[in-house]
Amino acid sequence: MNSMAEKKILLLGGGGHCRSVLDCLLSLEQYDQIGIVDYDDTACALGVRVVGVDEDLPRLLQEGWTEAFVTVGSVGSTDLRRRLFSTVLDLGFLLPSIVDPSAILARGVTLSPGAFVGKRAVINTGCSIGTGAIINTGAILEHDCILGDFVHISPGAVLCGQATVGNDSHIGAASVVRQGIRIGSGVLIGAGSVVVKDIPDYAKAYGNPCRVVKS
Ligand code: JB3
Repeated sequence: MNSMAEKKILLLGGGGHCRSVLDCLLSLEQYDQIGIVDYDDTACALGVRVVGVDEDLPRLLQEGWTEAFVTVGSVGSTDLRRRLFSTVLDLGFLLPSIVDPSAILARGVTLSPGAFVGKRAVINTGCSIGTGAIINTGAILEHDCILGDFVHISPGAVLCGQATVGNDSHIGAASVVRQGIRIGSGVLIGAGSVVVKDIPDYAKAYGNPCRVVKS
């Protein structure tokens, strides 16, 4: 195949989250070539190789790697994801959203660039997912949830209908967020929490019922 016509995507960060995204991409079979960008040239697996480091991105773009996806994850801080996202956007890469074939997306869901939806996640109608967000394995977003940029909904978390989550917030694994709850920006909700009251910006909170432990 003519290399100019090949569909090629770079994954930035070759750790655990990358392997989750990679497995999904391999199932989708939409790309002719997938490359990893990481400073650790032993990073990643599943037969995909490291093709360079961040400083090589301009050259890789010239070589026809026109799409990029940030595959460093986030638990707590989204700074690195945000920085890498800005880098590839400024350089002119295309940023897709990626949805595992086993996920269920209802009609009327809006996904922003760089968002990832993992295995068996369910996103019901009317939800809006921000730039660079991660909806991880088995998470459930009921109807009309609004998620900001770089939010991470961890595996098995459930957001009942009309919940909102601000930019850069992290909802821990297997947490439950009651219908209509508003979670601010930069919030960390600990795993297994049951959120029944609104949570202010930059709070750390956990438990059942979920309480703010640090503002
Ligand atoms: O919660 C779940 C299910 N998964 C977490 C995921 C969302 O986030 C997971 O448990 C981790 O907490 C985290 O996964 P991640 O980001 O894949 O972490 P780790 O396995 O440590 O891999 C990070 C990779 O990013 C390593 O290979 C680093 O070398 C690479 N890296 C670090 N800094 C970088 C940079 N890569 C590039 N290109 N540029 C950097 O500046």
